[in-house]
Amino acid sequence: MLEGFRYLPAALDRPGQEALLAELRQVIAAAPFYWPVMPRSGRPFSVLMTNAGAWGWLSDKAGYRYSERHPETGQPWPAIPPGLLDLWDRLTGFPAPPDCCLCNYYADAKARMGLHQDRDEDSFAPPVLSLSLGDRAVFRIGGLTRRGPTRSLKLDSGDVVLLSGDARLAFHGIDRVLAGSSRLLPEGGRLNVTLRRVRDF
Ligand code: MD3
Ligand code: FE
Repeated sequence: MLEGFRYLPAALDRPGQEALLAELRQVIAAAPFYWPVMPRSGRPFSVLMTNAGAWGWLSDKAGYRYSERHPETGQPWPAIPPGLLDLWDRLTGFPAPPDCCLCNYYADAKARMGLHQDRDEDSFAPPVLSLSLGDRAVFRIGGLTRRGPTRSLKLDSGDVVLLSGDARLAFHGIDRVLAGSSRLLPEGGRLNVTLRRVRDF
Protein backbone atom coordinates (compact mmCIF):
# COMPACT_ATOMS: atom_id res chain seq x y z
CA MET A 1 0.00 0.00 0.00
CA LEU A 2 1.23 3.47 -0.87
CA GLU A 3 2.56 5.80 1.80
CA GLY A 4 -0.12 8.29 2.88
CA PHE A 5 -3.13 5.95 2.73
CA ARG A 6 -5.06 5.96 6.02
CA TYR A 7 -8.17 3.87 6.48
CA LEU A 8 -10.23 4.76 9.58
CA PRO A 9 -12.99 2.15 9.91
CA ALA A 10 -15.99 3.31 11.97
CA ALA A 11 -14.52 6.78 12.41
CA LEU A 12 -18.08 7.97 13.02
CA ASP A 13 -20.64 6.24 15.20
CA ARG A 14 -24.29 6.11 14.18
CA PRO A 15 -25.30 9.42 15.87
CA GLY A 16 -22.26 11.09 14.29
CA GLN A 17 -23.29 9.79 10.85
CA GLU A 18 -26.86 10.98 11.38
CA ALA A 19 -25.72 14.48 12.36
CA LEU A 20 -23.58 14.87 9.22
CA LEU A 21 -26.32 13.35 7.07
CA ALA A 22 -28.78 15.98 8.34
CA GLU A 23 -26.32 18.71 7.30
CA LEU A 24 -25.81 17.08 3.92
CA ARG A 25 -29.55 16.90 3.31
CA GLN A 26 -29.61 20.71 3.52
CA VAL A 27 -26.77 20.92 1.00
CA ILE A 28 -28.67 18.62 -1.37
CA ALA A 29 -31.88 20.65 -0.95
CA ALA A 30 -30.01 23.82 -2.03
CA ALA A 31 -27.89 22.13 -4.72
CA PRO A 32 -29.81 19.15 -6.14
CA PHE A 33 -28.03 16.05 -7.44
CA TYR A 34 -27.48 15.96 -11.20
CA TRP A 35 -25.96 13.44 -13.62
CA PRO A 36 -22.56 14.55 -14.85
CA VAL A 37 -21.64 13.41 -18.38
CA MET A 38 -18.33 12.24 -19.79
CA PRO A 39 -16.16 14.70 -21.70
CA ARG A 40 -16.63 14.48 -25.50
CA SER A 41 -18.96 11.44 -25.57
CA GLY A 42 -21.58 13.01 -23.31
CA ARG A 43 -22.25 9.58 -21.82
CA PRO A 44 -23.84 9.98 -18.37
CA PHE A 45 -22.02 8.87 -15.22
CA SER A 46 -23.82 6.19 -13.22
CA VAL A 47 -23.19 8.29 -10.08
CA LEU A 48 -25.21 11.41 -9.19
CA MET A 49 -23.21 14.41 -7.96
CA THR A 50 -23.45 17.73 -6.23
CA ASN A 51 -21.06 19.96 -4.25
CA ALA A 52 -20.70 22.36 -1.35
CA GLY A 53 -17.95 24.94 -0.88
CA ALA A 54 -16.42 27.67 -3.02
CA TRP A 55 -15.45 25.19 -5.75
CA GLY A 56 -17.45 22.24 -7.07
CA TRP A 57 -16.11 19.49 -9.29
CA LEU A 58 -17.94 19.07 -12.61
CA SER A 59 -17.77 16.94 -15.69
CA ASP A 60 -19.55 17.81 -18.92
CA LYS A 61 -18.90 17.53 -22.66
CA ALA A 62 -16.22 20.24 -22.39
CA GLY A 63 -14.18 18.34 -19.78
CA TYR A 64 -13.48 17.96 -16.07
CA ARG A 65 -13.11 21.15 -14.04
CA TYR A 66 -13.92 23.01 -10.86
CA SER A 67 -16.72 25.59 -11.05
CA GLU A 68 -18.12 28.14 -8.61
CA ARG A 69 -21.70 27.41 -9.77
CA HIS A 70 -24.14 24.51 -10.00
CA PRO A 71 -24.41 23.50 -13.69
CA GLU A 72 -28.22 23.36 -13.67
CA THR A 73 -29.37 26.00 -11.17
CA GLY A 74 -26.55 28.46 -11.99
CA GLN A 75 -26.31 29.24 -8.25
CA PRO A 76 -23.14 29.30 -6.16
CA TRP A 77 -22.67 26.08 -4.18
CA PRO A 78 -23.91 26.11 -0.56
CA ALA A 79 -21.34 26.43 2.21
CA ILE A 80 -19.59 23.32 3.52
CA PRO A 81 -21.52 22.38 6.69
CA PRO A 82 -19.80 23.03 10.06
CA GLY A 83 -19.78 19.37 11.09
CA LEU A 84 -17.75 18.46 8.01
CA LEU A 85 -15.33 21.35 8.57
CA ASP A 86 -14.82 20.06 12.13
CA LEU A 87 -14.22 16.53 10.88
CA TRP A 88 -11.54 17.85 8.48
CA ASP A 89 -9.81 19.74 11.31
CA ARG A 90 -9.93 16.79 13.70
CA LEU A 91 -8.75 14.13 11.26
CA THR A 92 -6.33 15.99 8.97
CA GLY A 93 -4.97 18.80 11.14
CA PHE A 94 -4.30 20.57 7.85
CA PRO A 95 -3.72 24.34 8.29
CA ALA A 96 -6.31 25.43 5.67
CA PRO A 97 -9.98 24.44 5.41
CA PRO A 98 -11.37 22.45 2.48
CA ASP A 99 -12.88 24.55 -0.31
CA CYS A 100 -14.73 21.66 -1.99
CA CYS A 101 -17.11 19.02 -0.68
CA LEU A 102 -17.95 16.70 -3.58
CA CYS A 103 -21.02 14.53 -2.87
CA ASN A 104 -21.37 11.31 -4.90
CA TYR A 105 -24.62 9.35 -4.67
CA TYR A 106 -24.70 5.73 -5.77
CA ALA A 107 -28.43 5.19 -6.03
CA ASP A 108 -28.59 1.64 -7.36
CA ALA A 109 -26.62 -1.54 -7.95
CA LYS A 110 -25.46 -0.33 -11.37
CA ALA A 111 -23.68 2.75 -10.01
CA ARG A 112 -19.88 2.49 -10.04
CA MET A 113 -16.82 4.65 -10.57
CA GLY A 114 -14.05 3.46 -12.85
CA LEU A 115 -10.37 3.57 -11.87
CA HIS A 116 -9.12 7.18 -12.01
CA GLN A 117 -6.77 9.72 -10.41
CA ASP A 118 -7.94 12.98 -8.82
CA ARG A 119 -5.71 15.60 -10.38
CA ASP A 120 -7.84 18.63 -11.19
CA GLU A 121 -6.70 20.47 -8.06
CA ASP A 122 -4.00 23.20 -8.02
CA SER A 123 -1.81 21.28 -5.58
CA PHE A 124 -1.64 17.67 -4.40
CA ALA A 125 -0.05 18.67 -1.09
CA PRO A 126 -3.35 19.03 0.81
CA PRO A 127 -4.99 15.75 1.85
CA VAL A 128 -8.33 14.39 0.61
CA LEU A 129 -10.81 13.12 3.20
CA SER A 130 -13.51 10.66 2.12
CA LEU A 131 -16.52 9.77 4.28
CA SER A 132 -18.83 6.90 3.37
CA LEU A 133 -22.52 6.94 4.36
CA GLY A 134 -25.13 4.27 3.62
CA ASP A 135 -24.61 1.01 1.77
CA ARG A 136 -21.27 -0.81 1.73
CA ALA A 137 -19.01 -0.21 -1.28
CA VAL A 138 -16.23 -2.29 -2.76
CA PHE A 139 -13.40 0.26 -3.13
CA ARG A 140 -10.30 -0.45 -5.25
CA ILE A 141 -6.98 1.33 -4.91
CA GLY A 142 -3.85 0.80 -6.95
CA GLY A 143 -0.60 2.63 -7.52
CA LEU A 144 0.55 5.66 -9.45
CA THR A 145 -0.01 4.07 -12.87
CA ARG A 146 -3.19 2.60 -14.30
CA ARG A 147 -1.55 -0.80 -14.65
CA GLY A 148 -0.16 -2.82 -11.83
CA PRO A 149 -1.58 -4.40 -8.71
CA THR A 150 -4.67 -3.09 -6.93
CA ARG A 151 -6.21 -3.88 -3.56
CA SER A 152 -9.83 -4.04 -2.74
CA LEU A 153 -11.37 -2.79 0.50
CA LYS A 154 -14.93 -2.63 1.82
CA LEU A 155 -16.11 0.85 2.78
CA ASP A 156 -18.98 0.88 5.26
CA SER A 157 -21.14 3.69 6.57
CA GLY A 158 -19.06 5.82 8.95
CA ASP A 159 -15.70 4.79 7.50
CA VAL A 160 -13.22 7.52 6.60
CA VAL A 161 -10.30 7.31 4.19
CA LEU A 162 -7.51 9.92 4.25
CA LEU A 163 -5.26 10.34 1.25
CA SER A 164 -2.02 12.26 1.42
CA GLY A 165 1.57 11.86 0.28
CA ASP A 166 2.02 9.26 -2.47
CA ALA A 167 -1.53 7.91 -2.02
CA ARG A 168 -2.97 11.29 -3.01
CA LEU A 169 -2.31 10.41 -6.66
CA ALA A 170 -3.20 6.72 -6.48
CA PHE A 171 -5.59 5.26 -9.03
CA HIS A 172 -8.85 4.32 -7.31
CA GLY A 173 -12.48 3.54 -7.99
CA ILE A 174 -15.70 1.95 -6.74
CA ASP A 175 -16.42 -1.51 -8.19
CA ARG A 176 -19.88 -1.88 -6.72
CA VAL A 177 -22.29 -1.00 -3.94
CA LEU A 178 -24.06 -3.73 -1.96
CA ALA A 179 -27.74 -2.82 -1.82
CA GLY A 180 -29.46 -3.17 1.55
CA SER A 181 -26.24 -3.39 3.57
CA SER A 182 -26.92 -0.29 5.72
CA ARG A 183 -30.01 1.24 7.27
CA LEU A 184 -28.68 4.79 7.49
CA LEU A 185 -30.33 6.05 4.27
CA PRO A 186 -34.05 5.17 4.17
CA GLU A 187 -33.96 5.70 0.40
CA GLY A 188 -31.07 3.21 0.09
CA GLY A 189 -27.84 3.58 -1.81
CA ARG A 190 -24.51 5.10 -0.83
CA LEU A 191 -23.46 8.70 -0.30
CA ASN A 192 -19.73 9.46 -0.42
CA VAL A 193 -18.44 12.89 0.44
CA THR A 194 -14.88 13.99 -0.27
CA LEU A 195 -13.40 17.09 1.30
CA ARG A 196 -10.64 18.70 -0.73
CA ARG A 197 -8.52 21.83 -0.97
CA VAL A 198 -8.75 22.83 -4.64
CA ARG A 199 -7.11 26.28 -4.75
CA ASP A 200 -3.71 27.32 -3.44
CA PHE A 201 -3.65 29.33 -0.25
C1 MD3 B 1 -7.66 7.95 -3.43
N1 MD3 B 1 -14.88 8.92 -4.92
O1 MD3 B 1 -14.95 11.47 -5.73
S1 MD3 B 1 -13.77 7.89 -2.15
C2 MD3 B 1 -13.99 10.79 -6.11
O2 MD3 B 1 -16.49 6.51 -3.08
C3 MD3 B 1 -13.93 9.36 -5.73
O3 MD3 B 1 -17.28 8.04 -4.34
C4 MD3 B 1 -15.01 7.54 -4.56
O4 MD3 B 1 -13.05 8.69 -6.14
C5 MD3 B 1 -16.35 7.35 -3.93
O5 MD3 B 1 -13.04 11.22 -6.77
C6 MD3 B 1 -13.90 7.06 -3.69
C7 MD3 B 1 -12.15 7.50 -1.64
C8 MD3 B 1 -11.11 8.32 -2.35
C9 MD3 B 1 -11.34 9.63 -2.67
C10 MD3 B 1 -10.34 10.40 -3.23
C11 MD3 B 1 -9.11 9.84 -3.48
C12 MD3 B 1 -9.92 7.75 -2.61
C13 MD3 B 1 -8.91 8.51 -3.18
C14 MD3 B 1 -8.07 10.60 -4.02
C15 MD3 B 1 -6.85 10.03 -4.22
C16 MD3 B 1 -6.64 8.71 -3.95
FE1 FE C 1 -11.50 9.98 -6.97
